Amino acid sequence: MLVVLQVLFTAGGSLAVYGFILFVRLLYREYTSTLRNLPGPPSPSWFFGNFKQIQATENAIFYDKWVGEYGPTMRFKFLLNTTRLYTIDPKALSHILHNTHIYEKPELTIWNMNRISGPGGLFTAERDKHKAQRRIMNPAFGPAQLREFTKTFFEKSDELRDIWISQIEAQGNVARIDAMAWLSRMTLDVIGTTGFNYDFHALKTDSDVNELRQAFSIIFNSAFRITPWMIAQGMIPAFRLLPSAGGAAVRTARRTMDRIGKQLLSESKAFLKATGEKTDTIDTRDLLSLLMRSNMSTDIPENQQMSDEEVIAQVPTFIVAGHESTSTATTWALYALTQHKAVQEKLRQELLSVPTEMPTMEELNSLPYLDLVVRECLRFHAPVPSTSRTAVKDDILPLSIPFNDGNGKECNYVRITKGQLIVIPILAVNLSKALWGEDALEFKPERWEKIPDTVSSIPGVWGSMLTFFGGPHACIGYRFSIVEMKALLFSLVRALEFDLAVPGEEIVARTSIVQRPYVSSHLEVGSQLPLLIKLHSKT
Ligand code: HEM
Ligand SMILES: *[C@@H]1O[C@H](CO)[C@@H](O)[C@H](O)[C@H]1NC(C)=O
Ligand SMILES: *[C@@H]1O[C@H](CO)[C@@H](O)[C@H](O)[C@H]1NC(C)=O
Ligand SMILES: CC(=O)N[C@H]1CO[C@H](CO)[C@@H](O)[C@@H]1O
Repeated sequence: MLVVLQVLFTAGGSLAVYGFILFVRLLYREYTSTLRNLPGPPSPSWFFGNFKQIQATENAIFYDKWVGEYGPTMRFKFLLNTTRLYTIDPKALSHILHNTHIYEKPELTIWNMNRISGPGGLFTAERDKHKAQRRIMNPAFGPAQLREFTKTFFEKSDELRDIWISQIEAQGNVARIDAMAWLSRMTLDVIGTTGFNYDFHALKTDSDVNELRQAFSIIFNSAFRITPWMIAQGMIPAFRLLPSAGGAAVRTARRTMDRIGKQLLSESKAFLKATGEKTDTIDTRDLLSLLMRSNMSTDIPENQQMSDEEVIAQVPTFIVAGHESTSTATTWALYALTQHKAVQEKLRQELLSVPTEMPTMEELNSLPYLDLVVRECLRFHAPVPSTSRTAVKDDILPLSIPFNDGNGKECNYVRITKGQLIVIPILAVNLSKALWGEDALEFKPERWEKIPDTVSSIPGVWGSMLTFFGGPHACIGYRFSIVEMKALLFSLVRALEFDLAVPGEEIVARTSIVQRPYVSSHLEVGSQLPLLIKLHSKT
């Protein structure tokens, strides 16, 4: 008994000492912070900083107000009076995105994602490991493979279209559907089939919810609810030993995913063995097999080859990164088409002019108006509205627009100290008036026919925007989701007409990693996009 008490006492004692040291370090950091001279909003509370204001506002709106007041580079306060740097300055962003050895994903992000995928997934890999994995995995996401996947995109898009048509027939001339839920099922089926030859049967309403899908919804509902406790666990490793909300459910879900991951890996190995002789043909069964084949290529040095554990970790990685992001992107695209009926009609005319029901990837990509609409949707409704980075070394961050240090001195750089957290406001950059012009906040596909020179300085991997990020950590699946979105819009908009089922101003966005639509009078229902759909009369 005494021993137990003693152990508890010393454990509690060391934890308290440890906590105290961290706290003093935190205070010291803040009082010596090199960001003190940056402009920024006042902090209403020592404990919460500006955190509550940020949580209470939808999206990036509050940031934009601040940018108006304090300029493109500023600081604000987070929990426990810690300072965060915020910048939409293109030169600074480019520096951060390309110097991946200085600016890494924050510990909280890595810890949370590893809880889901197990260590070794591409999303949490850094430095040499990341470089090696990208080298092996990039070919799996290349155009040749994507061309093959396009058939699956169309099969699933058509399946969804036919379900909606049958609902129209069942409900009379017009059906009310929740586009968000259906598109989420569709993109899950797509990533299952194309990712690892696994059928979630998510579009099959009559079958039971499959166990991997169930495991995933648990993860999504508990692991991605960012709470102050979780932030504390991310900042202070010792706290992770204590229980967290939903921790048990997440662990159970992880075990299910692990078991299925192992099974998918061995199926993939068997498939590669069976097709091993004909290595000259590109066999695009699925992403997992593709990257395993690429891993076996003789020009990959031995120390860079992927282990079983790493390959298994890509299964949840692809689901997390590729499923909700693409479904929300397409959901917002349908929303935009209901708000801009002329765009919807013009797009439909272009799609109807295509003589086939199932175009190739090249035919799909050569439709000019479809391309403009997809670009504008991804700019205007970037599914991932922001991300962040931590400096792992001291650095000088160059600025294209200087700030005033409060003593009348203009400064064209920010001194960054190790440990500094930086917010990368993807959506705000996409929507900046300084970069896009006065009509930045209007939805206008035609802007892409001639975009201003200023946006060429945005360091994004695709289309002069940060929607898919940029630099070595840019989204590996961006071509994949663009073709998937195009296939979906092709099938759906050709056959159906879309209207919003509620007044336009009732649709609001709420973010937990991805931003989803909600109906403001029914927030408790969760994310949804209620649409009225009817068959397009071809007269
Ligand atoms: C519209 C759809 C999508 C959007 C908006 C999107 C956006 C992003 C963004 C912003 C990042 C960078 C996050 C950061 O580093 O903080 C990212 C990374 C990533 N995305 Fe996507 N993504 C989409 C679709 C996909 C798909 C379909 C896949 C895979 C099948 C995918 C796989 C990944 C992976 C693995 C990473 C990590 C890359 C690395 O760190 O090297 N994404 N994505
Ligand atoms: C918060 O930190 C700043 C330095 O970044 C310091 O000047 C300020 O006094 C601190 N606020 C409180 C309430 O301690
Ligand atoms: C990657 O390739 C190496 C060499 O061929 C092999 O030993 C290793 O098992 C492969 N990894 C996977 C997950 O198949
Ligand atoms: C649709 C949307 O989210 N719009 C917001 C984007 O961000 C700007 C600030 O950059 C806001 O003012 C918009 O309301």
